[in-house]
Amino acid sequence: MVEMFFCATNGETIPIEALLFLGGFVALFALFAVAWVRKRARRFEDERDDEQVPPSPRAKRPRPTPPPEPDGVPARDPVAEEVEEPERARFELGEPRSIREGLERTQRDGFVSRLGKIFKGKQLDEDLLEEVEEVLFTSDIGVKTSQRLLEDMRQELQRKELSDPKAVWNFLRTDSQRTLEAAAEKHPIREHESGSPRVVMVIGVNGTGKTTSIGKLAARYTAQGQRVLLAAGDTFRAAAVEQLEVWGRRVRADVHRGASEADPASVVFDAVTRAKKDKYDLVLVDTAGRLHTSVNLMAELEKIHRVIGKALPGAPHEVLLVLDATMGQNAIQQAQMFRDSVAVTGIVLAKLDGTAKGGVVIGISDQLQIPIRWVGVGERIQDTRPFVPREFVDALFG
Ligand SMILES: Nc1nc2c(ncn2[C@@H]2O[C@H](COP(=O)(O)OP(=O)(O)O)[C@@H](O)[C@H]2O)c(=O)[nH]1
Ligand SMILES: [Mg+2]
Repeated sequence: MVEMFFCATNGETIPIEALLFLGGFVALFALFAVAWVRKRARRFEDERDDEQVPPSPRAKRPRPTPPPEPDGVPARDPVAEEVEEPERARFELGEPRSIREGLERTQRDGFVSRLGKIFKGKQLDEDLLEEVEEVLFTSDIGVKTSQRLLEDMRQELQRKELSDPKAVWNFLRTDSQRTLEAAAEKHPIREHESGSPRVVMVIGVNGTGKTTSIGKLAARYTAQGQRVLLAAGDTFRAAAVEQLEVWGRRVRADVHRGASEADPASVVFDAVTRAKKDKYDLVLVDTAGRLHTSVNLMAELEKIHRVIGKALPGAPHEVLLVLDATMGQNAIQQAQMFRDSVAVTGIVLAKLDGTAKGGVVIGISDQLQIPIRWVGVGERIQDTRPFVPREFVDALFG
């Protein structure tokens, strides 16, 4: 057996084991070198792709370690897990639940299902009308709006416009749609100057869904490639700022926070100034929902509204009041309190999916004359929909 190998250069012998070891080492080195070159080539291609697609503001920044999950943020965060992938540059948003799905409980247990049962196989007579009246008065539409609906209905009946139960049903449907559209016409969406950020102030009682709605709205806009800044104006609770920061990371929006115990108006002023300077497209301003008294809260919201205008004349372009649909009629009383202090331009109705009280939408539009702009139809990040009266009425009475 050949154990030795003759080395031609100096005539000495080298053990075959040493040669095998050397060969193995060289092969391993070659493998590593190939892997390194391939990785470099891939990275170069990615960078070239990124230059072609407008980069998300956070795309190349290192992600800080997330703080412990505060209230209101699900423990498992599938979207954040997706975002963790190092090669993913853009934020993608799935399809929201449909308005029909969001209204499932209202359709099953709310006033429309009660109305539907009355209309089945009945004649148009005084009994039927009384039953309709009873359902409307005890529904979440509210007494005032129901009264108006019924008056309109009786007038139509006198004019013999309504000849059968189906016509009454259709009347209720078109009258509801008219009510929703009338509110929207009173507050057309205000444009903002191009080249400066759009500022949206978000207000409402604690727990209604302000921060969640801000996160979901931010997700929609960052997914469109907009640069979004979230202003942490709820400095009353430390957890509120953390919750907003978690949302910022999930949806790739930057968050402007002040020093601890900073005055909320000054934090918001700085945020809007920064947004102007750094050319953000949109600023969403989170605010506190509870202070020592509601007088304090309203005074603070007025002050924040004022300083936003100082930082950027003409802003805020929208003031969105977040209401919790599960509160039914109480949401309307809450809205009246806010509306008297700050010029609310639109409503976000959160948690529509969690209630049978969807009829409140009609009452809110009629009594407050403020349009509903967005509805929360689920817990996922994409589950906020723009409110479209026709679509809503079709789903409700469909
Ligand atoms: N099902 C459902 N839950 C929601 C919706 N919007 C908010 N929530 C939940 O409502 C709770 C309070 O929300 P949060 O944003 O913290 O309220 P805030 O105090 O007004 O900022 C959280 O548990 C949210 O997950 C919605 O549209 N649907
Ligand atoms: Mg909040």
